Amino acid sequence: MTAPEDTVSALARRLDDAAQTRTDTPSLADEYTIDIDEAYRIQNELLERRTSRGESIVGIKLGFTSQAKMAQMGVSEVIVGQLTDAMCVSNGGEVDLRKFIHPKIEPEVAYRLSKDVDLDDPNVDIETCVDALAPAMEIIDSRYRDFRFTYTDVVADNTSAAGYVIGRWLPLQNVEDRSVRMEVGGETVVGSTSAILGDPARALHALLDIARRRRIPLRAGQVILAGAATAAVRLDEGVAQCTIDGLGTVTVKGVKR
Ligand code: OOG
Ligand code: MG
Repeated sequence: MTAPEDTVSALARRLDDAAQTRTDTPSLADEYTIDIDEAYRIQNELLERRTSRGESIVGIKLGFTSQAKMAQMGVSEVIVGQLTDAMCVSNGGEVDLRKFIHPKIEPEVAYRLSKDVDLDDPNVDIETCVDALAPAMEIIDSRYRDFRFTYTDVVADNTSAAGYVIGRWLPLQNVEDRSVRMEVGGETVVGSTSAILGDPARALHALLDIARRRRIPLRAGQVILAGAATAAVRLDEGVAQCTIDGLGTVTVKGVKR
């Protein structure tokens, strides 16, 4: 069946409850045929539930902008999710892993919007609306059992967004092909920023395209995560650290308390 309006609300509640109780839930696709418009409506209702609890939307993230992520998760469309202040972890800080179901971490490039983006201006140049970039890591925590989901499932689940940490902001520069190294526990993954659509700046253009179609506001001060450069790694207790050539290092420590 397709999802009528009350089903959209019920599925938003189901995903929100899963996150709040740290209990995974089966893929929605096991029971429903949800189209991509409905999936973004579920995502919006999910965010309304968070903002009604006092969280505010502070950024936007892209997903599946790299082959490594598409191959890892089996989804090949670029997707967009929303970041709230409650998801932000300070660089060098600690994150309580008991807030999550089965967290993973991945290396990202973050951009900072310096101007509101006029989605109705056909000539807007989104690259002139950002003024800084930084190395970053995203903590993802799919609310679906075993991280198994379809394209519409993951959009409904706010693209697995759960946490993020941003390194030192630097002036805007070309980061087309910088080496990326992330160490998590004993595991090291290496890659290049070119894995992100050939150049992370292209993620900004992909975002503008989706934001126009989905009417997602892009506002001054917001953070944009361009998408992971490598596959994600399971996050356990201990330090996770990511270094991007020329941009420096960002770290976070997983704790359980
Ligand atoms: C979905 C989120 C994908 C990225 O950077 O590609 C994503 C997931 O893998 O659970 O954030
Ligand atoms: Mg990501």
